[in-house]
Amino acid sequence: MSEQNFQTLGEFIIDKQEDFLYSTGELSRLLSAIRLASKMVNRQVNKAGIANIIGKVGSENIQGEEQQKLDVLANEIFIEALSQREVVCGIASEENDDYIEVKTGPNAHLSKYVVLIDPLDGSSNIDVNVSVGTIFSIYRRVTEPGTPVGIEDFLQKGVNQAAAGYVVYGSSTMIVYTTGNGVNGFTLDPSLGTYYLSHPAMKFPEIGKIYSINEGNYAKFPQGVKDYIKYCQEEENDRPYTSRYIGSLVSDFHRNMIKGGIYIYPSTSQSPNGKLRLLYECNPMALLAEQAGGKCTDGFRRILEIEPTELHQRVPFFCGTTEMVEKVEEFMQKYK
Ligand code: AHM
Ligand code: MG
Repeated sequence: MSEQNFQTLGEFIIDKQEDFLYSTGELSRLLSAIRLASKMVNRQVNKAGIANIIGKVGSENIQGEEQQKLDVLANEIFIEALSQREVVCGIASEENDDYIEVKTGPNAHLSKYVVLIDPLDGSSNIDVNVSVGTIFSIYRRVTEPGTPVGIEDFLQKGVNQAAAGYVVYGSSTMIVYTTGNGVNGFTLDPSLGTYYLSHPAMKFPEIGKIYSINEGNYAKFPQGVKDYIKYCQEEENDRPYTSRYIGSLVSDFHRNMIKGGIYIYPSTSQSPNGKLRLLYECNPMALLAEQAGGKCTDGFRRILEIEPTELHQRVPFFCGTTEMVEKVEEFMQKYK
């Protein structure tokens, strides 16, 4: 079959827009802006080695981590693309201390959407040529369109997300997203610069055999997590499971959704809330996971129902094949 027979992401977005009776096309335009920005970031990621843009820029972001040059670039590209097109009224980025009110043109403040974004997740992997990703989360604002956007527009529970997704800049580049009606994946044909629907209706397999966790931190994990790791390693029935950890959330999640598995970033004795951010990383992944038949909790509570209190809040994260997440929850309960 030639590429001409496959549906492009652009066509898919328009088709889906027609499913919503009163759609104004705003969400479609917003997704198109993300699609464009992702191609621009992809170009930068691909040429990182030759363009000598790998390296640390010398500044630190709000979490006190060193930013890589590509983080800064990706952040700028997404913010520019989203604000210049007036498709959102506000943007919060993992790389910025505070949210941005979009005021680029006369229509920006009329938009009903805000975006939260991790422009380049897993950026410590860039200088060793390992996959990185972009994660995005979209909400309808709760304040009146036309008024300045407020912190309450961003501090919403994950269940309120209008859409969420990620881009994985991997051996091929893919965009995977949901608008709350299943998960679909699109692969970029780099020669044409076009995304094609390659993974319709993505679902976690019911049985998973992969566990993904940074076991180097074992000594610092809660006892429930330690017990679960031992359970994964036991020789019984279909165990031991396989351990796979890229250290790039998007890639680890993507593999586990396709093959069946669990990703865990738990609390540790030093970081009681773990490492990952509720708003930029956990909520969008949780919506995708649930839409793909998986499960996502902090070990006890559904991630999507956690009431956020601050933009850069962190939360322990257990995400993947439902049956595996429920098993680790059983272990966690024992030490509650
Ligand atoms: P980042 O947002 O600073 O890139 O950190 C998030 C990344 C995730 O992609 C990944 O799963 C995790 O951090 C890995 O952390 P660790 O190296 O502690 O295992
Ligand atoms: Mg991140």
